[in-house]
Amino acid sequence: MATAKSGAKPDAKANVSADELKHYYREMLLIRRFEEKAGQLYGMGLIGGFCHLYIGQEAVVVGLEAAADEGDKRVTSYRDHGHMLACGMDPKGVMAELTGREGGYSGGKGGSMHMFSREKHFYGGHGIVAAQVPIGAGLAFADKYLGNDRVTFTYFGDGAANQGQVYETYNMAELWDLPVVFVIENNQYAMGTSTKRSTKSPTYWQRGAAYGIEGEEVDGMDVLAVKAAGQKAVEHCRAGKGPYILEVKTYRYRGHSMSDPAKYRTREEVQKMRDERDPIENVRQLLLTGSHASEDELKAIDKEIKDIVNEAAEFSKDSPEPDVSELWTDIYATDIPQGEPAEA
Ligand SMILES: Cc1ncc(C[n+]2csc(CCOP(=O)(O)OP(=O)(O)O)c2C)c(N)n1
Ligand SMILES: [Mg+2]
Repeated sequence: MATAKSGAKPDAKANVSADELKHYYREMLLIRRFEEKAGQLYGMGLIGGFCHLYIGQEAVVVGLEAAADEGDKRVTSYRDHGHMLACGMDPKGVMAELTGREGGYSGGKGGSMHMFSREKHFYGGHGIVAAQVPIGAGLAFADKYLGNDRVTFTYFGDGAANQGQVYETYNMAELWDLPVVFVIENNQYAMGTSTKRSTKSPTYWQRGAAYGIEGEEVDGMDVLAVKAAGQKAVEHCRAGKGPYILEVKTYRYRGHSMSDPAKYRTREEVQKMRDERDPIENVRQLLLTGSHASEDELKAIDKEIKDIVNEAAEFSKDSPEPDVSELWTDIYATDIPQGEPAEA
């Protein structure tokens, strides 16, 4: 068993095409603008309950989606809007769920933390810290049982990484060689608690070593580094070698949720990350300095994204509230998929 600390291959930037870079730019910008709009709608009282924004962390999910194939699965925490958009869920359906409307992914009954898409293999959206980790292993178990080569991306935070059920899951995932990529989104804080205050050994990626799970640390502000590490992890899983851990170093710019007094860090700390490490600005610079795109082309993409987000916001306001009778629907599963085990 070996663990390795590494990032993107040195040639990751050299080999990337203009179209690929533009795709990352567009996808990350969609998440950012969507989240900014969600923040505004929250401020206007159109979104209720908890709402955790993903601003600053966009390169994590966009990089990993670039390493995923059709049919691969994903499951995450309550900070989930970016994951939904990156796997291709409709911004209108996501925003309408935030505003609690009929046109939302859960018919307006789930809200920010409880959305799912069977079509896109997105399994939520979980409000209990680390609860999604064993669920991710269960999804991977199903794929192993059915004998296909699908992989499950199981995302969780640095705070969640200190939860006991993560280690029960590691043990079983490695014991059964489950095809699961454990993605630790280390944004340095769990609510108002920095990793420095909560964690004795902050190299989360190494913690799988006790179970024989390989892992590595990745620069989560660099979408190309994330993609390269994701591809390596996915190859490992598809080759039947069991789980893999990626600790992706990232940063959230906004508060933990919409009600966060932000007294646990300085404005300067946040501003420094925004100025020096911003994942979208990084790709923008790669596009411009490599002459892959002109300022005008990028402006056109910005406009295209703004329009998509505005349409989603309009849809989420126009969609009606669910009927009261809907309180009694979607309680029990009725169509449970069945499958035969793969040949031993
Ligand atoms: C089991 C449990 N304990 C506590 C909470 C309250 N809580 C919600 S989010 C959170 C912090 C989790 O931080 P992290 O895993 O780093 O994820 P991040 O919010 O940074 O994405 C806590 C303690 C909860 N939801 N579930
Ligand atoms: Mg965190």
